[in-house]
Amino acid sequence: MAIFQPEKECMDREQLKKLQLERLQATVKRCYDNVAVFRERMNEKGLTPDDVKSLADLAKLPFTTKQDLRDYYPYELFAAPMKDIVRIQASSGTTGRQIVAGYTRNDLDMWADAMARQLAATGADENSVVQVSYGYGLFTGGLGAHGGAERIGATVIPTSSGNTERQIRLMIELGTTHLCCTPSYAMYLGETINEMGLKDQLKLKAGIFGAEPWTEDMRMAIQESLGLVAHDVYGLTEIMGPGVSYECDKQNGMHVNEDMFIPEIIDPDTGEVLPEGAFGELVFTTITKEGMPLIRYRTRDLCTLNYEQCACGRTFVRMLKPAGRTDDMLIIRGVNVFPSQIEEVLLKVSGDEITPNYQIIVDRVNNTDTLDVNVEMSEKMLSDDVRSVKAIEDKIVNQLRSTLGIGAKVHLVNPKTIVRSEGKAKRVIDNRKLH
Ligand code: DLL
Repeated sequence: MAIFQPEKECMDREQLKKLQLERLQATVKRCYDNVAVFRERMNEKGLTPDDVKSLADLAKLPFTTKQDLRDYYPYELFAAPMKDIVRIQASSGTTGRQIVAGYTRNDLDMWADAMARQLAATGADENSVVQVSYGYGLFTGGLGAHGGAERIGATVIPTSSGNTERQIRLMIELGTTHLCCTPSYAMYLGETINEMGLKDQLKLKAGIFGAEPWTEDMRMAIQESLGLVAHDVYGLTEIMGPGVSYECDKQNGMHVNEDMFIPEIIDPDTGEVLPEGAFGELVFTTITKEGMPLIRYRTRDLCTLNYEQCACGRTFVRMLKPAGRTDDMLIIRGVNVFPSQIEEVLLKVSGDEITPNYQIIVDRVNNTDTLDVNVEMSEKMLSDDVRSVKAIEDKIVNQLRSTLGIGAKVHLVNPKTIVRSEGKAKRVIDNRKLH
């Protein structure tokens, strides 16, 4: 697969570190000079930009959190004058008040490069037809993928999300080769295409799916139903949008665009930087952004960084699939439960009887928390009266009890009864907030 910017993506790591330090120093200075709250925090620690003499000095700098983006909403964290801000994007605000990000022309250019690297890593080039079925608008998915596709000179079809039958018609008539959307929507598109009996008319080669956690099982299901190679892509509004990191054809972790972002893994409780290879909270420092550069931004995503050289030739570190977010944690009857733990149990138990479509419902009845897990059975299971639904439900209940330490009710539901998503899937419904 072609590498879009080999001079950057395959850079000698010593050279890369030099570049990172220069860019870090410039970013810290930019923030210190232009963002009052950052300057105050540096002053409180007795630091000035001149104290950043090596990459190790990054660990001395103050963190930035999502709460800061809320407290200093909308523009106080911007480090460029408004006349230079050419775009605003915003996060969906599922975990609280909406936050915004501002981009200069140069920021949009860097973003297009980042997403172009992703597209090229999936084999896309100027002969490709890229359908962007991420939502366009304040959400970064649509415009982010769009910028990258234009940058590589592909033909872009900006369908945005929704209107599934029209998406499929256009995909066939216009000969889409590369599809960009959430993995949930890719599953839904795949299901619908197969129901319509149109799979053999597709020209799809690869897909770029991200914005939410998805499993290897979902990857297999999507690759099978759409007949393409499915790549993972990661990003967040605060840092840029899609393309902060991107998966190459080895499908084994996402390369962080390290000439633009410095990643760290910290202990989410103490804030201490963890050694290479440790599992913890991912933190990013942007080193090229002008509009809203962020120093040590705590993403709340939990994962591991892999510094081993990748067989694709890129030298950028790989982040492994985020295993969940610190703020996804549910407290059920006093026990901490991550939705990803429930998903892992489902994956372990699943043979060909259940599908990756599930929903977790938490409620409170008579002052006691309840946990229900609905999982769709496969068509095969539905038509197979030998295997007992009850036996599989019991198996999952037992596994959940031994993994989580609490009881749950598991319901195998009929295929296609769990609501499908055109954007990010809503896997957890916590009704306790309603009471
Ligand atoms: O989801 C940006 C994006 C758009 C990424 C399209 C990839 C593709 P936000 O809406 O701000 O931005 O949500 C960011 O989504 O902190 C993660 O928790 C989660 N997330 C994003 N990509 C992945 C992924 C966009 N590949 C939040 N795997 C992040 C797991 C992901 N989680």
